[in-house]
Amino acid sequence: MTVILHDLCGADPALRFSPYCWRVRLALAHKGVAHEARPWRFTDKAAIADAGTDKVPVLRDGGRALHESWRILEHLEDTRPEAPTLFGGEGGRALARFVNAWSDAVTAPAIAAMVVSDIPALLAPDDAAYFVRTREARFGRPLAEVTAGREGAVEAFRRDLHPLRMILRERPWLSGPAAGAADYIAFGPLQWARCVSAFPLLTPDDPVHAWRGRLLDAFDGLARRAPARDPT
Ligand SMILES: N[C@@H](CCC(=O)N[C@@H](CS)C(=O)NCC(=O)O)C(=O)O
Repeated sequence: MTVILHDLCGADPALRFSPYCWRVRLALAHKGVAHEARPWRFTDKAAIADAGTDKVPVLRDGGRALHESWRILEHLEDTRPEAPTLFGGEGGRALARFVNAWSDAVTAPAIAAMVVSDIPALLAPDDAAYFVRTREARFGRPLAEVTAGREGAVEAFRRDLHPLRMILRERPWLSGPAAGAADYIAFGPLQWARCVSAFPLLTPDDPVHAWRGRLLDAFDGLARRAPARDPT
């Protein structure tokens, strides 16, 4: 039975930009799971309703339909113990869970506030209208106003990445000697930003930039080959 990932796309089905779907795509590659990454749009709720969610990623695997990127990573680890480990044991799983919370609570919202206004132009018309309506309601103001101060906001964002930078000065991967779940989780929002926006979040001399580059190159350049507005 084919494994299927419902993967958020733009008007161009080749544009895949969800931070949470990128986490899963790299985890699938890490585990060597052959799959179809099926394009999905914001307004295509019917295609994933049976999974009990209105959000992607949704993974169909062996008759199950799973949602929530963290749960999908755990599922991949638990159902494929013979494949390279994503977590490196229970301690690694617990720490990766922390990285997930940090990335969702700190990094992703900061990035959203710098790139959200670049997204509607990349979406199919129905999706663009839905996205603007729901995100303006979330932010409480027009999206252009949300990102207006991004030249200043990016300085604070780079400072706030310092814990990540400190670790990456010591070792190549957050997960230890090899890339793993913590790396893919932290990478997801950065990949989202470079896919949808030409506004550069990282400077080339930053160890975080070099680490992101290693992840872009992983799995034969899976993430680097993807269409992106910021090719750096
Ligand atoms: N906590 C979820 C978040 C999933 C999520 O927010 N997905 C977005 C795409 S990046 C989505 O499908 N949004 C649908 C909508 O806004 O209607 C996860 O980690 O999987």
